[in-house]
Amino acid sequence: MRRFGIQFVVLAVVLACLGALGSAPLAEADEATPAATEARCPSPLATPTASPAASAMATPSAEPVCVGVIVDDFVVRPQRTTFRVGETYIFAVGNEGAAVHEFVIEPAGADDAPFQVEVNGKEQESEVEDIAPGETAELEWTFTEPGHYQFACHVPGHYEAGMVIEVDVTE
Ligand SMILES: [Cu+2]
Repeated sequence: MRRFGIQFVVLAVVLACLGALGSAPLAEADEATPAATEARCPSPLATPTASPAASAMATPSAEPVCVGVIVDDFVVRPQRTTFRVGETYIFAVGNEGAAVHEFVIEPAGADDAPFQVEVNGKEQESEVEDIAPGETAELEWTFTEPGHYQFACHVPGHYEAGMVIEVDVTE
């Protein structure tokens, strides 16, 4: 069930990517190779000393905002920890560690309780699992309520080892 959720998130990202491309000639080529999920945001692993995020100054807009997140053994390091309701973010989660990690957006203090929403009639969860060392996975998410949230990894033992960071979402 959770595996299905992840595949669906990946599919949703691919579909969103195709949608963003619009009439671009690459669209057909992407359809022919569904396994190759094209990255929409730069990997945080490629820019370990990234300049201060331009997105930090961004105001709400129609364009998704890229947010790099590094997951490591055993810490979660997002580029920013404050977000806005109604703004769409694409979290580019890069695994800098030696272990497989995951990335879960959930209420502060929760224990593996990702949000579930319906997008175009299909269920989507606020998590991406099985991010292998050296890999970057993307999760698109839009917060709908202000409040305290957290980014966490719930691979057994990782949350307890420190893989959680609180973030704030404001109007
Ligand atoms: Cu982990």
